[in-house]
Amino acid sequence: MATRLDDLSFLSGTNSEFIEYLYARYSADPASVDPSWQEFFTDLSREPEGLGDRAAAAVGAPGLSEDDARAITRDSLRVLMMIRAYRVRGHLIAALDPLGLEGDKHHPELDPVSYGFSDADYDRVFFIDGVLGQQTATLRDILSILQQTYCGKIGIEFMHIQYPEEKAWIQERVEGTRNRTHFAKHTKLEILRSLDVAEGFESFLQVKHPGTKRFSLEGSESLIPALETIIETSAALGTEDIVFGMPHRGRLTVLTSIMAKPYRQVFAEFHGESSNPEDVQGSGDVKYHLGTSSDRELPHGRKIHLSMTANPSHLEAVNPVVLGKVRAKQAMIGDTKRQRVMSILMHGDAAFAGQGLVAETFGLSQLRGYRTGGTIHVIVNNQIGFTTSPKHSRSSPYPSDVGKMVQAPIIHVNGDDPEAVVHAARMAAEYRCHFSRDVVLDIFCYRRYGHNEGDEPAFTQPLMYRKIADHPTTRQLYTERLVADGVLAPKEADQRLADFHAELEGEFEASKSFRPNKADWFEGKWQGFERAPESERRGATSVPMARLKEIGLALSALPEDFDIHRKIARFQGNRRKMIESGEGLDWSTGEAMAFATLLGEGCPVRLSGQDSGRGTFSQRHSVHIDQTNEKRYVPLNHVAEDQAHYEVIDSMLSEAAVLGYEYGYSLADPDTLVLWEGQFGDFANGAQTIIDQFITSGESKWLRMSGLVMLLPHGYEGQGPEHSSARLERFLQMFGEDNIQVANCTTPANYFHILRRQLHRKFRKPLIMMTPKSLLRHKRAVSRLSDLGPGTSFHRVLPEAAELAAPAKARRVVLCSGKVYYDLVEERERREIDDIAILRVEQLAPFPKRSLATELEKYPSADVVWCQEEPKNMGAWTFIGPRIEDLLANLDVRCKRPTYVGRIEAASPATGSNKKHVREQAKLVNDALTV
Ligand SMILES: Cc1ncc(C[n+]2csc(CCOP(=O)(O)OP(=O)(O)O)c2C)c(N)n1
Ligand SMILES: [Mg+2]
Repeated sequence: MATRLDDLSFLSGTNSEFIEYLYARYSADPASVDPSWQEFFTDLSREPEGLGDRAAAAVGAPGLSEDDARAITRDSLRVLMMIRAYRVRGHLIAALDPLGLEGDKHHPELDPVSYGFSDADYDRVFFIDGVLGQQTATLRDILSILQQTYCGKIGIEFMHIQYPEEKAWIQERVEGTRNRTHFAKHTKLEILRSLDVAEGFESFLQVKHPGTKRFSLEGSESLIPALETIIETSAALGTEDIVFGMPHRGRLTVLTSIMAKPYRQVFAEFHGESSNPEDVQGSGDVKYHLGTSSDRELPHGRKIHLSMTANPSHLEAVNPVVLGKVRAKQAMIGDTKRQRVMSILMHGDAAFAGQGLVAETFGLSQLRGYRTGGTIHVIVNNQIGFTTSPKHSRSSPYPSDVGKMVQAPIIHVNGDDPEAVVHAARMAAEYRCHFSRDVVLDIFCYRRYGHNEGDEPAFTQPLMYRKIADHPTTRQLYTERLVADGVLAPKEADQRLADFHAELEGEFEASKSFRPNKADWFEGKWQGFERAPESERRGATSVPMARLKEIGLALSALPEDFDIHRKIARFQGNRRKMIESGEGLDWSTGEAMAFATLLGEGCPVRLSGQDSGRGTFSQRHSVHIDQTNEKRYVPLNHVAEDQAHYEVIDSMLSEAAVLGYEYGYSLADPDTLVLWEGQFGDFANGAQTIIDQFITSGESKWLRMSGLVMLLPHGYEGQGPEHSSARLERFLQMFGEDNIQVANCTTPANYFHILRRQLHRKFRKPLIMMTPKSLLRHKRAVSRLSDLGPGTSFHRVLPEAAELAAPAKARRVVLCSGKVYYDLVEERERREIDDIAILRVEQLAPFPKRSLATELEKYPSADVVWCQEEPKNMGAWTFIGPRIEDLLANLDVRCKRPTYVGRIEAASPATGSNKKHVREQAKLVNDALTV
C-alpha cells in the first residue's frame, strides 16, 4: 500500500517503526512504496556508499557494527522526516498574529518527541546529508534553523506545489536566507516613512472628520510598505504598468500614498464636493469606491503607470475586471511574455475566504485565453469580517487556502514586523515575475477600530478589542526598534510625523478651494471619444460589395492539406455559395461577416464564452479542427492582409468571472469588439453582480465606457424553463439614462450591422443581444449580401415586409420582437390575412420612439397589439407597454393603448412539456391574429 509522504499524522509515537517498516519494504522492492518515498530512500542510499556508511563516517564513527550503522541511519531518517514536516507545516506554529490571540501553539508533527527524540538527544550530532546546507548538526541546531526559517514572522506554504522547479526556488530562497532580513538604513527609513504616512493620514482624517466612514487601514498599515515593495521590485524586473483592484479597507490611504491621488482632492471629497469633476455627469460614487491612475517615478529613474480600478461594494467582484484590463493592455502593447503589465489584487480575509469569485478568478489564471502572467494577491488579514470572527466565517485554517487550487505559494506574514512584510512582499513579486503565476501574500494584522468609524467592535469581540486597545501601533513598534538599533533618534521619529502632519494641514487648507480637473474618461486610448449624442447614433456600418465578396470568399476557403470533417466541408461550401450568389446568408454568416469586416478594418475581435468556438448550437464553427492531427484553423484569421486578430475562446465554465473579465477588457480597449456569450441566456444570472454593478451602472458611477456585447440565446422553443429565456425583462428593467442597449434581432443583416455599430461610433455602450436558436437555421431568417452593402444600416424597427391590401385601412398592427415574428408571419400567410401588419422591434432599449412612430403612423385605423412569447410578467411587456402608450398618445392614430398578447403570468419562464409549449405558442399566435 502506498502512503503519502506529506501526511505524517499517523506517525506520532510509532514513527520510527513506521519508517523502518517502509524502509524494509523499500529494500525488498522499491516499487512497493509510494514514488515519493522511493525518491526519498534512493537519495539517502546513493551508491557507492550506503547511507549508514556515510552517516557513520560523518558523525565520526567509521567502521561501526551493522547494528550501530542501522541505528544511525534510522536517526538520520527521523531527523529528515522532521525537517520535511517543518517545510510542510512550520507555518502552523509561526509567530504570525500581532495580537497573539491563539496562545501557545503546538503541533505534534513539529515536535521532536513525535520522531522518537527526547531531551537527551538535543546535543547529539545527526547526519543530514547537506539538507539545510549542513552535512551534520545537533538536533538543537537543526531545530533552531527550522524555527528561524519556517516559524518566525513569516510562515510559508509551498510544499503543495507540484512543480519541482518552483518548489526548489522557494525552498532555496527561504532556507538560504532563513527568512532573516538585512536592510540598509535608507530602506529601513523608507519603510518607516510608509508607516508614518499610513498612520498619519488615517489619524488626521479621524481628527478632521471623526466618525465619517473611511474604512481605516489602522492595524494593517504594513500594507503600504508591502505595496511599495511589490511595485519597486516588479518595476526593477520589467513591469511598466500595474492595475490594482482593492476593497474598501485602507483604500483612501492606498489612493493617496501609493497612487498619488492628491490629498487635497480626498479632503475635498470629505467636505462633500462631488467626486466627479462635472456634476452633471453621472451619479458618482462614494469616495472609497473610486478609481484613479497616475505615473509614478521610482528610484533609479524608472517610471511606472499605476491604475486603481473603480469598484462597487460587492467584495471581490472587481477581481476579474482587473485581470481583463491587464490582458487588454498586454495585447495593445504586444506584451506577449505578460511581464510589462501586471495586476495586484487586495482582499479582506473574510471576503477572500467567502466569495466564490475569488476561486473563479484563480481558475482563469492559467488559461490560454485569460492568463495575464500571474497576479499578486495581498490579503489584509485583520482576523475579522465586519462582526464575524474567522472561526465562523470559514472552514479552512487560513483565508488564503483557496489559492492552493492553482498551487499558488502562500506567504503568511506578521504585519507588526514591517521588515518581514517587505521581505515577504519582495519574494512574492520575484516569484510572480519568475514563474508568471499567482502568489498570495497574507498579512496577519488587526482592525484597530470597528468595521467603519461609526461602529462599536466591543459589542461582538470584547476580548480582542481589549487587547487591541493596549496594543501599540505598527509604526510605534517599528520606531522603537529603529531607535533601539540606533538607526534613528527618538526626536527624529517625532519630527518626521510632525512634518507629515504639517504637510497634511497645508493640503487640508488647499482642499477648501479645490476644484477638480476635467473628467478623465476620454484620455489615453479613449482620446477622441465623446458622450453618446441624443440622435445620429446609427454609425456607418455598410461595406462595399466588392469587399464583402472578397472577405466572404476568404472566410469560406480552407487551407490545403487540411483534413476537414465532412460536415464542416459542407458548411464551408454552403457559406461559399451564399457569398457567391449573394442570397440566403444565414445568421452565423452574418456574424462571421461582421467580425471579418471589422478585422479587415484593423479592429480585433475577442469572443469568449461557453463553447463559443464551435457554438452551442453547432452553428458558428469559428475553429476548424484537422481530423488527423487536431490542428486548429481559424478562417477569421485569414480574411485580409494586415487584418487584426480574432480570438475565440471556449471559456472556463463560469459566468461571473468570465463576464467580469470581458467587461474589464472592454474598459481598457475601445477598439476591440469584445463579446461574451452564454450557453443559454439565463446562465447570465450567475453573473448578475457584474451586470448590475459594472455593465449597467459603471458609466454613470465612474465615467467609464464599455462597448461589451453579451450574446444570450433566447427564444421559446419547447426546451423547458431554463433554456427558453435569457430574462430579457431584467435587462429592460435595468435600462435607464441611456446606459445599455438591448436588442433582439431577426435578420442576419441587422445582426451584422448592430455588431459593427459597436465600433463605428464615437462612444461605447454595452449591448445586450438576445440571440436566436431556431432562427440559426430558419429558412426565412436569411439576408442578402447586398443587405450588408452600400446604403444599408441597422434598423431599430423593421417595417412590414409584405404587401398589405390597404395599409391605411389595416385593422391591426402586431408589434413583436425576436423569433415569434416568424411564427406570426407564417400563420398570417397560412390564413391569407392581408389587413394585419406585423412590425418588429429589433432594438428594445433605448426605445426606438421615432422609427416606431414613423411605422405606426402608416396604420392610423389599426388597433395595436404587443405580442410576445414570454409570460406576461416577463419579456418586454412591462417595459414596452407604457412606452408604446406614451407614443400612441402623441400620434395621429385611432388606437391609444396597446393590447397584450402572450403567455399568462407565470412563476417559471416556460413549461417543461413540449406539447404544452406547442399549445401555448399556437394560442398566442392565434390571439395576435384574431382576438
Ligand atoms: C458581496 C458582499 N457581501 C457583503 C458585503 C458587506 N460587507 C462589507 S465589508 C464586510 C466585511 C468584510 O470583511 P473582510 O473581507 O475581512 O474585510 P475587512 O473589512 O475586515 O477589511 C461585509 C460583510 C459586501 N460589501 N459585499
Ligand atoms: Mg477582515
